[in-house]
Amino acid sequence: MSRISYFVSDFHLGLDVVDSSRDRELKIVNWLKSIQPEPGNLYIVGDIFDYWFEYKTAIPKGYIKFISQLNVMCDLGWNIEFFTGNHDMWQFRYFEDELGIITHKSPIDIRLQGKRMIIGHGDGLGPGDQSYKIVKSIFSNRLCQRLYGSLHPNIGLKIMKYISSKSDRENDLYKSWQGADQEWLAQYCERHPSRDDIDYFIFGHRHLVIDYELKNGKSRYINIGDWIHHRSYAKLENGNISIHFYENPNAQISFTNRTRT
Ligand SMILES: [Mn+2]
Repeated sequence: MSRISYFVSDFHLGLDVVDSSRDRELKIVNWLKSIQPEPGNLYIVGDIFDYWFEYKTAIPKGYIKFISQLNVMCDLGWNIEFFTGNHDMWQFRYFEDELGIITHKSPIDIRLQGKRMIIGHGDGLGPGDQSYKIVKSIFSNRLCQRLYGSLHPNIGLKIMKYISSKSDRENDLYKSWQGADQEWLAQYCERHPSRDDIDYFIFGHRHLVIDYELKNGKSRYINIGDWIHHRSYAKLENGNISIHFYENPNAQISFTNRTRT
């Protein structure tokens, strides 16, 4: 029997909105404890931290309950993989060196339980978002990273926390489903050159829970939502994907066009 895989994203730890970052962190830890007994794969698909920067000799303070829970799970045999998002793209080797957690900086194309999957945070994919794509290329530049890294962390982190907290509110991320033609990630999936061979596209970033069946009638784009509003995650078991909400009885899928279950 193959291992269960979990997909979750957009914790935004460090950001106090809706609930406090500390309350959110405790809920995440409780959820992780609840799935812990049966080791599987855990994909944490970006915007884990809001905000994160790894200096040569320092990392941001905080999140220790979350990080120690990951440590416990790694020791129990869990395979945990991180993806960087637009709020924590400056993760380098820290989690890999300390815990053995690989950090992916771009989407991956893998096979799990016989299903071909594309997994990524989702920022900067598909048409549109031109200004963000420029910002991302500057932030990914080694020289820019080195210059920024030479600022004292008290200053550097303060500046980026400010930019980070403003950026999502000013763009489209918190809008409801805009229709498949307007949704960049849905368009990215529809236009993907291997679309018909891919069973599941898994993204975060959108802060909505989406289960969208592509025009070919078989591939699906799943957006796993966030932990600010939904406390949502997806679970892959026996080749089937399902969406769940942790201790959030009022939460529901934001958009689906699926008629069969
Ligand atoms: Mn996000």
